Amino acid sequence: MTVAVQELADLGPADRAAFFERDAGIEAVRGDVREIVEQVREEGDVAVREFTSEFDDVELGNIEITDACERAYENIEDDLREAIETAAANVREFHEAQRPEDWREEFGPGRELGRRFRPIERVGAYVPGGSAAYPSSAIMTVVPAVVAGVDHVAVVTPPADELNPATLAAIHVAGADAVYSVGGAQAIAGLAYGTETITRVQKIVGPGNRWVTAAKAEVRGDVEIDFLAGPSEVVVVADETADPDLVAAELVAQAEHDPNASVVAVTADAGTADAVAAAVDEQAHAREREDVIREALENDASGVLLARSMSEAILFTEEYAPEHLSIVTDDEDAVLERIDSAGSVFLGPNTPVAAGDYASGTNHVLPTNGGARLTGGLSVETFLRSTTVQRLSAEGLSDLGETITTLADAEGLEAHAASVRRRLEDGVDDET
Ligand code: HSO
Ligand code: ZN
Repeated sequence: MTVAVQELADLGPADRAAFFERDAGIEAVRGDVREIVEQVREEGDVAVREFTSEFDDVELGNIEITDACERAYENIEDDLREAIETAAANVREFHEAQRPEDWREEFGPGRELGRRFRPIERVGAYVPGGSAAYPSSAIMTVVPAVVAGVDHVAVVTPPADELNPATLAAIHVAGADAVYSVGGAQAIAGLAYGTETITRVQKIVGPGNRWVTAAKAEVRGDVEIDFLAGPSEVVVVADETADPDLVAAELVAQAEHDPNASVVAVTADAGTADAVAAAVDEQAHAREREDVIREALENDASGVLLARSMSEAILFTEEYAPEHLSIVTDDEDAVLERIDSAGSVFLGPNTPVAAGDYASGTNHVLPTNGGARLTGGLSVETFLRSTTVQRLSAEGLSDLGETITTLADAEGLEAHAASVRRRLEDGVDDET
């Protein structure tokens, strides 16, 4: 297979729509997932063990494996331990910078208003395992929760005969309070409803396969979730100043995640488009995960696209609302200025998406499937709730009196109006 350049202007409505209407592909498993969730909800640990035996082919000993994480941390190679610690430190530092301060201000004479932020008490993070074991995802989900001050951070990660030591060590470094060896829909159900062993949480975050994602959709409502994250996506906006090999490397890198990943390069320069397409093909051939990469490149939402102008490329990107956006142009900030919808943005030739995937400090749990039109990725705020606070002085209340009573009367809520008039008539002590 060779990668062909497609002209944006030539795309028919169906081809265009395929780029913009990606989905997490969870519908096919929704029915099965519902049954798993129900059974775990009713039977607890027994059902967790049964599904683990059925789907993971593992007979679970202890469901809780918190101590194994510390042992793994002590036993891994020094360079791996250092890499995990460096990545976690950078993620911690960036997320600490996000922590909002409580504040209170006077908005008018005697009218003091503010916000305060408190962590959610108990959260759960899904950390993928198996063939796609991601220690980095342990850092990305647990660290922001710890920084937010969450009291109980639980991690679920799929069991295996030999658990991935790097993942366990990363969970330990990130600072999880409890770790359970459970994966799939049964893990999400365990977190959502609790079992004899698993403490019930109030919010579940993290990436997973379609079973996990479908289970998050299923329990949403009984428990908060972050969002439904699907396969990885990247759009690279490039001009003639971009090195085609580097653009191609970005596409190939995210393509290796999943046969359903979506990877796009869009440019208004025909020479760049041709060179990127050729480089993608060549690089894919050299990669270990070539088969996965090829499949991803053939997706309807993947391709090398030639626009008639930079404006057209930018409009396309905005409509795509990619999980990752890489901008490699003469003036990257000018392009960024015109884009509102992207999960995480990478500016310039020295900023590979892999930097954010692992170590620069930003979060890699990001909205896919156009979710960036509505929300951002995981952050400290994901784990906080806000409360508003106010205090009025007698003057502050008096200034508002007419407005409140008029609206209360209009709503026929006379007791509301009375609660204000009573104070105004009594003439509240004006010390405050
Ligand atoms: N690019 C992925 C995150 C990841 N990459 C983990 C490598 N490991 C999020 O879409
Ligand atoms: Zn990645």
